[in-house]
Amino acid sequence: MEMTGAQMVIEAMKLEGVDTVFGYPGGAIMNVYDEIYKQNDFRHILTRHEQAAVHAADGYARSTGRTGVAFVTSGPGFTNAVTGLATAYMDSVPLVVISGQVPITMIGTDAFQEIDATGISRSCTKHNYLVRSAKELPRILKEAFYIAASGRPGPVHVDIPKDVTAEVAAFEYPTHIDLPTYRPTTKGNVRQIKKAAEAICNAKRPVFYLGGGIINSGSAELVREFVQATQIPAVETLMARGSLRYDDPLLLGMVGMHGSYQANMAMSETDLMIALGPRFDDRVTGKLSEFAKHAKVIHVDIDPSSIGKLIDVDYPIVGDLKEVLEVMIPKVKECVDPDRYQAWRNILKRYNEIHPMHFEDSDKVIKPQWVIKRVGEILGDRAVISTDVGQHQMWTAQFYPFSYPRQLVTSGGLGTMGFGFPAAMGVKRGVPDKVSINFTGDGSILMNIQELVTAVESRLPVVNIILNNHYLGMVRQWQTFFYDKRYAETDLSFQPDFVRLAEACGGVGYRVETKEEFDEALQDAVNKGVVAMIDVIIDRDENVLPMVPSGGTLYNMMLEYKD
Ligand SMILES: Cc1ncc(C[n+]2csc(CCOP(=O)(O)OP(=O)(O)O)c2C)c(N)n1
Repeated sequence: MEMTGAQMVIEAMKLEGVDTVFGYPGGAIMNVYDEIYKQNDFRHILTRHEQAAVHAADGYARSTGRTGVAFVTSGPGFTNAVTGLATAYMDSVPLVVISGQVPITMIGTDAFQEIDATGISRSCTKHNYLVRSAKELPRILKEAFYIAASGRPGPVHVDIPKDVTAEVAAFEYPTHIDLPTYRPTTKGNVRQIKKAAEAICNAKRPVFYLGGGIINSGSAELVREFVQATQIPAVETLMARGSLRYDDPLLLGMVGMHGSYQANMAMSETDLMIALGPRFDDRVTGKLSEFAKHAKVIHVDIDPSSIGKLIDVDYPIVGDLKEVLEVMIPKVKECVDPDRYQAWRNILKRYNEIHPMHFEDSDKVIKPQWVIKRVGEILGDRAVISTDVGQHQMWTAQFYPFSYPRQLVTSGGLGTMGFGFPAAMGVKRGVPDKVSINFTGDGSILMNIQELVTAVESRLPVVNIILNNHYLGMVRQWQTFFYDKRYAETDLSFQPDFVRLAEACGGVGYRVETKEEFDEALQDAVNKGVVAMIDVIIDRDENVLPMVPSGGTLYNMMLEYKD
């Protein structure tokens, strides 16, 4: 069938089963928006900033496992979207982002709203395209969706010049993809898997190092079975929270800079690290030469370039985690004796008794950790939790009782302030039956505060819980610990009235200074199903602990801070 490039974009969305596009129009993408006007197959949600559109698509993708989609215009529309692309790229989130471009005939003339979009997106996408003719559009769109979601997922950017969206050509959506240079290996090498299984059965102090690949590959159930069958303790990265249930006795907690004492000590003293889909981020490893220095390493990952990238690996296994585990678990079951690791489990238990993950609660002032635990008690697995970036993000990772994969939506690799609120809108759209909570800071929330308008207009009831310390808390914490309290530009005492701000946009605001007020505000917001802003005034001086100073070693954690 003949149609315009713009119509092809709409058709492709239909054929890919897209139910939501987040976006913002402008000159170069107007042909596509004109076709959006004429269709009813998907819902378009008009954010109030392109960065938010991409974060919302990202939140949708992380919470559902489906590919998120965003449309933006050329020039500033695209540059505003870049932070969203980079955020998704660092955390391996499948997105297709389509931008308008000036007409092909004008590329290179410094035309109005021209920017070299693919030049910019090259380093922060899994793949990108500049479409040169409507003829190639069906193939490119098909490939874009395939590349985004297959192998190690990631964002794909498609830049479409305005004359291409106007051009008429035959539309035939491919059913088959032929990409000779891109064929992800999904089946692991069976001999390697067998060797790894033997190593597990022969180890004395093994530990599972659970990474974000577990969530992406949908293998949490298998991981739970693996842990249960072997009785080998496990640590989780930030991106893997929810792989195991929070109350699993074998879960040692989060590992890394703000990980638990027992998790970090387990990594330091293990003789066999079973790494399932992590990427050895520096926020996890600390000083690389000291990281898990006594351990042999098994690393399973879909991305071969991730294996051996930062540390030497003894048993590299390239493959889809799910497919690898389906082979590996029965092999381990044949030889494993869970009692073998009893002494090791006892050592770790002792570590936890000496230094459990804890905080000092207070009757005088609200502690941020209390708020997070309280939301966990009230909502538990009824909520999907998004966060912004800072102290509140780390407290959330430490104290929320996560019980299933995709329950935490957070910017790990890029650490993008401003991510939480739009991502939580995407969550609400993707999993409407859950309560969408965004734990945020008084700094972060202002980075995409305009989305209050989108959330109210589009009926996406997100409950923003501001853990308000009137500081850029995480930066201030570093100033306290490492810069002799020279508090440069981290005081946010001057701030808006968040209650009135919420109300000005049609939402509901609550200011909370006691625990009772918090309970009432949360219940009210959830019961009414409104876009809410709960401004919780917390202890200004609370620090995130334990802490491994940047570049330090996991076994040298700061466990307390004394003024
Ligand atoms: C876009 C962006 N700019 C700057 C930073 C650096 N940064 C990391 S945490 C932080 C402070 C965050 O403050 P707030 O949102 O109030 O959270 P808190 O740490 O107080 O919980 C800053 C500025 C960042 N991560 N992202």
